[in-house]
Amino acid sequence: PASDPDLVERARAAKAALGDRVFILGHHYQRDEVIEFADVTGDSFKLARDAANKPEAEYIVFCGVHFMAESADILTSSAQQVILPDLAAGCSMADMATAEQVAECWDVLTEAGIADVTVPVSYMNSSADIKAFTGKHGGTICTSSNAERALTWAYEQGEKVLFLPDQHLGRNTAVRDLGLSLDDCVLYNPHKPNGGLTVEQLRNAKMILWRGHCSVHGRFTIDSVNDVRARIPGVNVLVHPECKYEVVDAADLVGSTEYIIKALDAAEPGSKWAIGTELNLVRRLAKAHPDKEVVFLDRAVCFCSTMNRIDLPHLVWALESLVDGRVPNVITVDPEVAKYSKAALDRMLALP
Ligand code: CIZ
Ligand code: SF4
Repeated sequence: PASDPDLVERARAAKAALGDRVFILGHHYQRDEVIEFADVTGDSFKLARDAANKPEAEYIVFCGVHFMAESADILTSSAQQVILPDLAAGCSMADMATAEQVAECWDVLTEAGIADVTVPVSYMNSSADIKAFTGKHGGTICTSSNAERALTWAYEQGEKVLFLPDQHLGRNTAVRDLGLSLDDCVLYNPHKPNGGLTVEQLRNAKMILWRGHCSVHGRFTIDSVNDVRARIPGVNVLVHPECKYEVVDAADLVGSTEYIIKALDAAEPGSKWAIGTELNLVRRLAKAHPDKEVVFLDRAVCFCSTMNRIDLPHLVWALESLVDGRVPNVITVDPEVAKYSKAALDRMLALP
C-alpha cells in the first residue's frame, strides 16, 4: 500500500529542517516507506561503520533493531546520539542469549575443564552484553560475511569455539567452510541444566553451538526448496546462512544480505532466483530487477515482525521530536560494556 502522503510530506520537511545534524540508517530488512528516507542502507555492521564515518551528524536515527543501535552507539563518538524510532524493535535471536545465561554457560565449561581452551565467537546479532562477554574472554564478533575468517582465527587461538547466539550460522560455517563434521558440533540449550549436555559431550566437541535461531530464516524448509524447484525449472536458490543446515545444503548459493544483493546485480537477464531471506528485501530486489524472475523462497509471507515495527509514523515521530528539541529513544550502552564489546569488535576488524 502507498504511504500516507501527509506523513511522507512531514518526514521530508523534518529531515530537511534537521539537515546534516541527522543521519538516517536503513537496514536492508526495513519497509520501503522507511528505506525511502534512509541516507544509507546496509547490513548492521556496514551501517554502524557508516554512522561512525559521519561525525558531523549529532543524531543517528537507526531504522533497524535494538542490537544494531547498540553497536552503532559503541562504534560512534560520544557526541553522537543513536535513536531507535521504536524501542520495541528487538531481535528474537539476540534475545535468546542473555548475559546471565551466557555467564552460566561459561561456568559449565569451566567446571568441565574446557573454558581455557574455548574461544567465544559471537554473531553481530547479539546484545552488547554478549559482545562484552566475548571481548572479556578473548573472543571475536563475526558477521555473516566474515564468519569463516572469524572461526579460522578462533581455532588458531584455542581448541574449541563457543558460538553465540545463532546455531545455524555457526553450524553452517563450521561444517561447510571449515570442514568440521556435524558430530564435532554440540547444541547448548540454556534452558537445561548443563546445557542439556554431558561433560563427555562437551569435552569431545569442537564447536559448542548456542541454541538460538532467527525466527524469519529458521522458517525456510527443505520443502520450500523442493517446492520452488518444481514450480520454477532452472531456478537458482540463494539463501542466507541463518537458514537451517539442510536448507543451505539444498540451496545453490549461500551468502549475507550484501552477497545476495551483489549476486542479483551480477545475474544474467532472464535468470530465475528464489531468495531465502527477509521479505522486504526480496520484494525490493524483485522490483529492482524486472529483467529477472525474483521470488521469495517460501509460499508463506515472512517479514521480520520486529524490523517492521519501524514504520513511517515512528520515523516521523522521531524526526519531528528532534526538530522540536527533544531527543527520543536514545540507545546508550554502559561504558564498561561498551569497552569490552569494542575489544571484540576490534578483533573482528583486525581479522586477516
Ligand atoms: O538477519 C539479520 O538480522 C541480519 C542479516 C542482520 C545484519 O547483520 O544485517
Ligand atoms: Fe533478528 Fe532474524 Fe529479525 Fe534479523 S531477521 S532482526 S536475526 S529476528
